[in-house]
Amino acid sequence: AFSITAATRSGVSFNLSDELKSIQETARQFAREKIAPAAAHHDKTGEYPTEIIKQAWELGLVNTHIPQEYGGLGLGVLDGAVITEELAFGCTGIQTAIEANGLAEAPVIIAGSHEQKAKYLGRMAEEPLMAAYCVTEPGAGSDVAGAKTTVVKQGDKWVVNGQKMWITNGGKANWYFLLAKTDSHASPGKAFTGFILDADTPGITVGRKEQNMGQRASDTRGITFEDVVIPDENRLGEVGQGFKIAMGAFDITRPLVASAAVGLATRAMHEATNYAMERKTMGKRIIEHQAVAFMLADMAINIEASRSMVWKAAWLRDQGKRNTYYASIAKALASETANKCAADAVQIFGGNGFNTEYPVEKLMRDAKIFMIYEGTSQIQRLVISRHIADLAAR
Ligand code: CS8
Ligand code: FAD
Repeated sequence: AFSITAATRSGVSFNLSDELKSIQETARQFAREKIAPAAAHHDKTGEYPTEIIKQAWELGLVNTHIPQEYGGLGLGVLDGAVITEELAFGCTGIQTAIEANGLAEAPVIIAGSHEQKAKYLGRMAEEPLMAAYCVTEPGAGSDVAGAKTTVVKQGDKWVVNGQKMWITNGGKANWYFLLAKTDSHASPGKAFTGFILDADTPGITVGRKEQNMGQRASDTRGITFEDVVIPDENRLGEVGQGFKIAMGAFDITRPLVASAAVGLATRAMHEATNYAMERKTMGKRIIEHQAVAFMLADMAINIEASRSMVWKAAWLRDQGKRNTYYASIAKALASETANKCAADAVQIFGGNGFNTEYPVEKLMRDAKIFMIYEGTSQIQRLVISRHIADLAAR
């Protein structure tokens, strides 16, 4: 008989090395001393945090999973999750700009040749450059298989035409990972091919910076490709493997996005707790009203559960195990936790929570995107429920 418990059970062991604890401390200090104080400015102006990213890069907090042979630290997904959570505590707009590099690099790490890795990952380790992951289109976000950008082989080159949308670091990237259709009749798993594309290639037009509700430090743009020529040496993996490469990247990055949501939720709890310890009503500090204290307790419950799930999804990947199901659970749980914690933090601040002089309204605006990008909460549930159905059918 089908047993969901037996089918999904797996042992987990987290052992943060002394080296990781030291990087975590560096990230924590950087987030609190450099990112958090600048967050309101970048939120208000939308100015890209170039200088902060450069400093983070110098400390080794950017591109953490580039293998050592290409000049990086070669850290794992769990290591990345620990660092990302700390950076996100400071500002998830700035952290997203940093993490979008990791998303663009993931397909290269998964499927790139030695030459491609040496050229494109090596460059990121040598200089504080940005990169971007171009998959979503104006007409296709959740439905990646519905993407219409096409690439056609002409001799030993490829020619791309189409449009991408909502590309993080779109206006700042030195190179892009691009997913384009090579066979419009094939099933999704065979219809697409992945490429690395230099951002200065003729025929690329980058759109205006989008004005978003939150994470306003991050640079999000549409990009148009008109007869853009890509040499065959920039093709990632085999022709037709692009969809799986693009999906495979999410197995690495969904736990990281989820860890950023945990960082935001933790910040919300931190701010709300400090406020509740100070603010007095009816003769007591509001933390002494059980209605307020229990909101903080619920934050702690959801944050601890989310972090455990993020670490499990990350750890499984580091063990070389397929983690798609757990990555989706972590992403859905942590992003919804971030939204609940941020909304309750605003509640605990009362009228002040609604005001831009206090930090929590920004957290609430920043939190929403976690339920949308890297796959909406509905898409995570689609992945999770398909997995359950597959198990049941066995
Ligand atoms: O389309 C899929 C999906 O995941 N949609 C959501 C899209 C999404 O998450 N977009 C995010 C864009 S990036 C972003 O938002 C960045 S945010 C800013 C930066 C933040 C900092 C990091 C879907 C709906 C889940 C699936 O689509 P379907 O069309 O139903 O395809 P399937 O039948 O499931 O799969 C087709 C083939 O692909 C194989 N597959 C699926 N998943 C994987 C993984 N690894 C490897 N291969 C995979 N995870 C699947 O097995 C199928 O193979 P076949 O051989 O054809 O059977
Ligand atoms: P749609 O797919 O149109 O979905 C609309 C609604 O319908 C959602 O609620 C969705 O959950 C629901 N829905 C859709 N299909 C189903 C279904 N089958 N079952 C149930 N519900 C469904 N993309 C990149 O490629 N690279 C990036 O760097 C990047 N960065 C981003 C940054 C920001 C700030 C934003 C806003 C987006 C970014 N994206 C990026 C795109 C992001 O991944 C998509 O917006 C997201 O996947 C949703 O796609 P969509 O916007 O087309 O919504």
